[in-house]
Amino acid sequence: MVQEILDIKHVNDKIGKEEFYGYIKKNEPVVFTSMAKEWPAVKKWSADFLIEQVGDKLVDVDMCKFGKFSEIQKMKFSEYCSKARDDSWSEEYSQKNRAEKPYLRNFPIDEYPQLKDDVMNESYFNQSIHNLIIRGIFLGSKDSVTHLHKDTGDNLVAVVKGKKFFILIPPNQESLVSYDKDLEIAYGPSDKKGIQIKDHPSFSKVQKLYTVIVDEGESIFIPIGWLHYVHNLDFSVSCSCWGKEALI
Ligand SMILES: O=C(O)CCC(=O)C(=O)O
Repeated sequence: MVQEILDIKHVNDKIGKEEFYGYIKKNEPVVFTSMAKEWPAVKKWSADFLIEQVGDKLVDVDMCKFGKFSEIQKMKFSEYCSKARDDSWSEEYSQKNRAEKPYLRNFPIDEYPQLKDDVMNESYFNQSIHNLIIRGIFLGSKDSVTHLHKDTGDNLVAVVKGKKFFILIPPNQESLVSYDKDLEIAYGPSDKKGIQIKDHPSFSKVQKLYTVIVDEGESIFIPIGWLHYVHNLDFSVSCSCWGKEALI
């Protein structure tokens, strides 16, 4: 079997809500290269700025241990953030266990009014269709990973700092995926010695998949039901915005 690894369409023009819904209807992933470039978050959200805003709040950090169930550790936000932005922290963990790459997922931005309006992916959703919008901030150390999964809503992920690598798999390929195998072996594009997608036990049977690096100021639309795997190439900060149709 020949595996097709495809690029994701890039749209460079600024788009509005209506055009965004055109892409949702097509049910195909897209990268919007200029969507977030002017957002205050891209300009302001350095690690130091976030530490100033959030301080010592205790947060749940996923230690991303491969081959085992993930371990959640309580940590001060300030401590996590100052270690995560420093790649040597990843190195320190790497020596103990190659695959321990701490990750703070789903940090609740809505609890911080001074940060809420700095990201704007929410505004692309039409509230009369996607009447439940949920947001979460993801702060990842270099080489941290979110395992293969699918969302229950349409997702617009904006990268505010750093670079993120995505593998996307269309819903019609789902039966060919081996879930959980990516918990045992990391696929890391920055690791030249790392395993290739075609040899990775999670992805090797998939006939058609998409890969892309999403850079600072860019956003990726992940349609509902598409599987995705995410690898942070640097210390990165992103905001996921899930638009769901709430059942009334
Ligand atoms: O950025 C990430 O690590 C995960 C994002 C994601 O998978 C999601 O928003 O569903």
